[in-house]
Order: sequence, then C-alpha cells, then structure tokens
Amino acid sequence: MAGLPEWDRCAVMGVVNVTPDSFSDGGRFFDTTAAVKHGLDLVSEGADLVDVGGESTRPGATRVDEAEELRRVIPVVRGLASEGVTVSVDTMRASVAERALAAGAALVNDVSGGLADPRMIPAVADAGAPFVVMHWRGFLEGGNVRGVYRDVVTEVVDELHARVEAVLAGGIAPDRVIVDPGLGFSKDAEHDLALLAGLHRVLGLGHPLLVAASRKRFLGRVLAGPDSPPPPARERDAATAAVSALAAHAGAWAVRVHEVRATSDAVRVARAIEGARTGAEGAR
Ligand code: PMM
Repeated sequence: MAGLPEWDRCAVMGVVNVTPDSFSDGGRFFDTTAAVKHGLDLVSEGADLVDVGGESTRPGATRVDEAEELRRVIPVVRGLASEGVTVSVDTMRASVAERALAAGAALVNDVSGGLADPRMIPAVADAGAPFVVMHWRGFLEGGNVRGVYRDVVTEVVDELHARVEAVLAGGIAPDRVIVDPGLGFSKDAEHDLALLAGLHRVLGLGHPLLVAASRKRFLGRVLAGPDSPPPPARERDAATAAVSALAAHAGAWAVRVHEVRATSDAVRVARAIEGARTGAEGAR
C-alpha cells in the first residue's frame, strides 16, 4: 500500500477492545464473534477503519502475555479484514503487529510509540505498513504515572518529534507515520485540554494527526458540575463528538472513538463547513 489510507475528510476510527478490562468498554466484546460483529456494526454506523486491541492501557492494568494477546486479536483482525474492513491493530508487541498485518491489518497503532518492543519499528518497516506514533512519557517511567510538565504542548511536540526521528531512522517511510498526542496518557485534564487547544502545533510536525479523546477522563472533568461527579465513560459520547468536530476542523487525519454515529456526523459537518469556506474563498 502506498502511503496512508485517505479519505476526503477526517476519518473515523472505531474502537474494538477485545479485553475484559478496558477503560471505557472493557468486557463487552471479549469474544471473537461479538468483537467482529461490533466492528462491522461500527462500519455500518460510519467508521472508515476499525482499531482492534487486545491489551488494556487503563491506569494500573497489568500487561497480558503475548499468547493471550494473539488469541484475542488475530481472529478479530482476520474476520474484519476478510469483510473488507480497513483494520488497524492497537498493540505494543512486534509479534502481534506482524501477525495482524499478515492477517490483513492495514496499519499499526502503538501507544508506546515503538518504545515497548525494540523489534516493533523494524517489523513495521519491513512490512511497509503505516505506523501511529503516540506520545506516552509514562511508558518510559514504568507505567501510567502522573506526568509533570512545564509547558505540555512544547514538551509533547518535542518528544513526539524525537520519536518520529527514531521511527524514520528505523526505516519507516515518512508518508507512513501518523502522530498522536496521547490524550490521558500520563496527562491530566488540563494537559489534555492544552493539547487540544494546541493541535496546530502537533500538526506542525508535518505528519497526519490522530486524536483519541473518546470517553476519556478529561471529558468527565469538563462535564462534572460543581455539585455533581463526572459522568461515567458511556455518558461522554456527545462530548466526544464535540471534540471530533473540533479535531476535524483543526485538520486531524482521523479521530479514534468508541461510539461512531455522532462522530461520523461531526466529521461530515466539519467537512461541509470546510468546503463552504474554500468555496467562498474561491468565489471571492
Ligand atoms: N487510547 C487508548 C487506547 N489506544 N491509541 C492511540 N493511538 N491513542 C490513544 O489515545 C489511545 C489508543 C485508551 O482508550 P480505550 O482503552 O478507552 O480504548
């Protein structure tokens, strides 16, 4: 495949977590048939691609072993790819990435940005697959520890730049590298909001941008009232769609979401507004 899959607007990446314990939908799709069906449902609701993961990155989650991750992920990737779905595999393991690519996955999404497994970058380079480089300082610090930043946008951009350089040095083609600020990963609500306000600076890295805000804690914090607690993850989908519209407007390549329908509408509206703007400029 040359470069990246592309759409004429911000793409919608639907999430299928084949895990018993994911942050926002853990346990719901923890068998192959249910997971494949869920992925197909997401596509019929408007997802352009589906991200399949078998390992939770929830704070405090323990790592699954390789055999179990393969068992969870590969049949779901194969099932969706055989139905013509564009699949990304959410994994920190080279072996899982390789097997998923062989089973039909089109890209690799690594929340450690290639840091967790030294074989990851060469494996993706050999396969010629696109690679999502996510920022997660906590991974290096041994878990999802609370990040301390002086200027979160500058530091995340600089650290992502360093990861991109490492990925390019490892042989992944520049037109196959996607960047992601890693909302919620060693970042608190203020950090996530600052990063969303500074998406143009992440885009300044010169790579397609993936934004994954779906149901995350910062949305709970934003939606909590003075006397009411943050709503649970499943009640953050309207807020997620609002972020999707803003991310699409900012120029994101894709947004990663659990509930696809509202985000699918959001990115289409953002595209239509962009079309009206460029049309109006052309007529001037
Ligand atoms: N977040 C989660 C899982 N995978 N991948 C990328 N690229 N970016 C993210 O922010 C990201 C991810 C955790 O969310 P979930 O467990 O609720 O799906």
